[in-house]
Amino acid sequence: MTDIPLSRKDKSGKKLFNPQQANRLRIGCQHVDQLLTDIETILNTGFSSAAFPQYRPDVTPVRHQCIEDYIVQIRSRLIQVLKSTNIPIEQPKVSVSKAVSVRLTAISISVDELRPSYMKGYGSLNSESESELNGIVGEMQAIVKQLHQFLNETGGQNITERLSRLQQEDNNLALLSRIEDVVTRLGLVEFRGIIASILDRAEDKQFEIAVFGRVSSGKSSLLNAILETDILPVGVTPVTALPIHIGQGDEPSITVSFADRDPVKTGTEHLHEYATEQDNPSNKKRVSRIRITLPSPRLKEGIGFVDTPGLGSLATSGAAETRAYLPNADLGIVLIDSGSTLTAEDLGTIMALREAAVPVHVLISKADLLSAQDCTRLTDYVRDQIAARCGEPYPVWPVSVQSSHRYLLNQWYTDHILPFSAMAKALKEASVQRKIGLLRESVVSALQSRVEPTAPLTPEMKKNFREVEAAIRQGNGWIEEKRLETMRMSEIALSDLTGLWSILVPAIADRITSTNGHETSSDDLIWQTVMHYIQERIIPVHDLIQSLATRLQVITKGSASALAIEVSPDEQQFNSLIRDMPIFDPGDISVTFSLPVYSSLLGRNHIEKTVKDQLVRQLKPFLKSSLTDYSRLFTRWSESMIQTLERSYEDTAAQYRAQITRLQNGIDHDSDEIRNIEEEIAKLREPL
Ligand SMILES: Nc1nc2c(ncn2[C@@H]2O[C@H](COP(=O)(O)OP(=O)(O)O)[C@@H](O)[C@H]2O)c(=O)[nH]1
Ligand SMILES: [Mg+2]
Repeated sequence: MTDIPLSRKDKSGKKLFNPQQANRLRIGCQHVDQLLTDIETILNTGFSSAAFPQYRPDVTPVRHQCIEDYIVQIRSRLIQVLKSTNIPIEQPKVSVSKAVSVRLTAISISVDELRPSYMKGYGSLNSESESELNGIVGEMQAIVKQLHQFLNETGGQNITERLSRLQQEDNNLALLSRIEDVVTRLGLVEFRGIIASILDRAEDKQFEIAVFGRVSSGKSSLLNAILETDILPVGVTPVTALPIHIGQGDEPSITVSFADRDPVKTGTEHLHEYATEQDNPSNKKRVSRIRITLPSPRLKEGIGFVDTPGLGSLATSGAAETRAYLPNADLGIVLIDSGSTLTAEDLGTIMALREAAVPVHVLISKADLLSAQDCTRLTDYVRDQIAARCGEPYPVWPVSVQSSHRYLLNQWYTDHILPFSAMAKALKEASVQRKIGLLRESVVSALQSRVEPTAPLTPEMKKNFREVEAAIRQGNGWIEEKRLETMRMSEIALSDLTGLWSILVPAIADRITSTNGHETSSDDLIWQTVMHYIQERIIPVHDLIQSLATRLQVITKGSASALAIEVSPDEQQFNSLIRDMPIFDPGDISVTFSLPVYSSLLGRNHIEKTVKDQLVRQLKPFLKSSLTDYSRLFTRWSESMIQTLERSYEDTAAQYRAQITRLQNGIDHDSDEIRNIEEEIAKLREPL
């Protein structure tokens, strides 16, 4: 192409355009370019998958091509203009993914505005139409969210990267990698959710051992000895609320998370600043989590540890956090100081671990302080006591961190921890493998339905598909509804105590009058009533979540059979995801009532009023604070349960929706494509 005869200087050497003019020229060209892009979009309307096409296609392919050629020419002139006048073309500052992400957010807002609460402005809705709207919103939001996540994974690299990292560690994931490859190349995006879930499980390979025991029983010393380090501060009072997690890392470091600001990663020498009562009294620094990484051979074996602050005083939030953590442990160690006896607290910890289905080892610390004979005697005694009081035998071993007795610790570790953790890891791996196997079947059957010739759809089949789609959407609607409902319920359940006073006051008044005013303490009665009151309010939330799980199960099962999907969902797919609720324990309640001797003369009303005043004054501040802690835990629990159910449901629903689309669209491949897909199926089926 010939250059347009514009040069940047005129004959006298002056610039042809002043800066404003140059700018105007650039903006003009930019606008033309933008309009050309619009033309391209309009031209492509025939190929676009838009749900609401704006234009009716009337341009033949040949004319289409000619128009495109002209566009190319116009564009090259534009570039020429800018070049020859030396007007710089600015590099775009906004990345494509950022721009897409902004539009996704806009989509998400628009979808949200379809919720019943907004729609009610256009007229009232019955519950069925509310449900339908919630379903529409939930379904759309779920997909938009997935795309958003996908974008944030830097172009989908994340899954592939995670896979290859894991694969370096063990080669059992070769099949998953093969599946991921097929899914990406053939655009089976509906399987990405499941692959990510399997990866989550595969990455969670660590066998986690939590150490419990009273302050000074030797927990930190024990962990230091096992890990051959001195990082954990010894002989200090730990901050009650904080379990410290220890895992494998390339260099020693600690990551401290806070309730109110971004996490801090720093050297292990700063640990005491966050983890000890002395430097962080009552957790004033609002630390929410501490994670230590160390390059230790023990940790490399895939075993992680948690130094817990103990279940000590049950009313503190620290105990609540520890209790909430309990079910995550793979093994609990309860450490008992050889210099003291078995306490109710130790037994309580053992029972709590048992409730959470966590295996327990009881260790007696500081065995070096006892003679061999005393050591055996104490070990037997503790073993018998625990068996008698918990109704079940637990293994008990003496240990010590002193070099003279280190063999005890080493022996216990090699004989009982290593084989046990190896077995647990094997079980976890087997479950991951099972999931991968199921995924392969699902992907193969999705691919098969792409190539297998299908009979033309009968009106009945079409109706059937519409029903399945509606049912799946209803599942999304329920999730949305239950999410709101559980949030509302948990809030109300734990914030309003008026009901509690109205149960407690007459009961206490009864007791006082029946003992003629002699009975001044009703702590046990209060404790039981409070527990009952809270249970009554949180159990419905649990039931609601459970019923949601059951309903989702019914939908997925029904849809699988309606779509003739052979890989049927696990019977317990959803219900098995529901974890136990965190336990509420108000701790020691102590309220004293003082009524004047003559109060019986003043009648029942007066007694009740006095009791209520004294009860509320003494109990309310205390209950409020332990309930605030608990309600935070409980809300987190219910939110995470709904989220877990939602994720698992979406993983399955996405496949079913895709299957419907495939069946509806029929097959539209040329023979090359079909051969290609058949090859992929064969590859997936090949033994590794
Ligand atoms: N003799 C002896 N002392 C120990 C042993 N383990 C811990 N100690 C001491 O017990 C005290 C409390 O230990 P620490 O690990 O801080 O207990 P934690 O509060 O449970 O973490 C420290 O003074 C330790 O030196 C042991 O095996 N033998
Ligand atoms: Mg300690």
